[in-house]
Amino acid sequence: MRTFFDPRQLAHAPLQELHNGGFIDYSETPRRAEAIGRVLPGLELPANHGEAPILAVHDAGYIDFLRTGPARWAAAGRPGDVMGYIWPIVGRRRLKLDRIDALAGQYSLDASTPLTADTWDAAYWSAQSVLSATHAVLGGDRAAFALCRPPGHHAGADYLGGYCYLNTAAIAAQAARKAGAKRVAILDIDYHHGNGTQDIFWDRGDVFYASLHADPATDYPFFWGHADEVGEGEGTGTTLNLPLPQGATLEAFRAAQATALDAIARFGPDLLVLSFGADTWDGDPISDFKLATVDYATLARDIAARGWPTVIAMEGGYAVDALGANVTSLLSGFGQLV
Ligand code: OKP
Ligand code: ZN
Repeated sequence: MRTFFDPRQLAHAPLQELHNGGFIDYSETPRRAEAIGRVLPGLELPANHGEAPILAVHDAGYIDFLRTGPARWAAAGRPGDVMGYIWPIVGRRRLKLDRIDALAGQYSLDASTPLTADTWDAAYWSAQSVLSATHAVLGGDRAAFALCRPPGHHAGADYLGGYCYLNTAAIAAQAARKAGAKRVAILDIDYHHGNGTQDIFWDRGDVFYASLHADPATDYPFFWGHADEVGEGEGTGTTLNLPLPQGATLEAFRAAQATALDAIARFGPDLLVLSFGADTWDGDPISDFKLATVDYATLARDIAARGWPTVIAMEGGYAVDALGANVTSLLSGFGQLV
């Protein structure tokens, strides 16, 4: 299986995040990508597909904020990384604001996703990695893996959040649509609900979003991922949320995944994007499911058995020392490790 990663993805390295009323070391560290890279000896540099496939998903003003926000923050005399601390309440009229403090609130979902001077470049190359994997699959490969880091599934068309800046799974799905795939499905098996991906395709009938995740009653992102969120308009019925209680083991997770795969089969995609998080692993420091390393091979075999050409985009997973084995296990389930 071809695997893609660019070392420029490592430069993004916020020091701290707001957590439970204090600051802690940032969980989404470059060491995550290094750990995965070590078990993928065939890692390839992505081609540069440019900004157009990013702008096909994301708002131009938001992209400008990602690119210029850190310099504007510094120019306003703010030390440290850009972090929103005031938010327009949902439903208020859209204001055209220029102050960086206002923009940071407008363009962010939470206060635990700092924007640094290196973030844009890292997120840009994370997107290029998933685009290269997408083109490998569109070109006939059965599956390809993008070592996306920073991850993507919490980022919406015009907001960052949950360690995510550019929604790599959405960028892949949209690029596949543009290249001729009529219907694309996204299966998100990260521990957390992919609110950004859901939001981007909420009213679209051509992209199916199915997610298995910890119940938002107990876990981030809290406001999204409930079972009654099914999409709207032309997208009614092409969003499927399967929340699971904390403590879930392979049995419950695999059954829920089968439900998602059956729904995706009824939808009939030309291509699947798999948002893969290894934060469902038993020892993950910020999550509460109980999957074992070998379980990822089982889950991957169940997915591969459906036969859809599959782009795999890395999402979360914060037990750095276990990441290499967990990713290796997942890819082995597709039957053709590097
Ligand atoms: C990203 B991905 C405050 C709690 C916020 C954010 C979790 C983001 C997970 N520190 N935690 O889905 O793995
Ligand atoms: Zn996660």
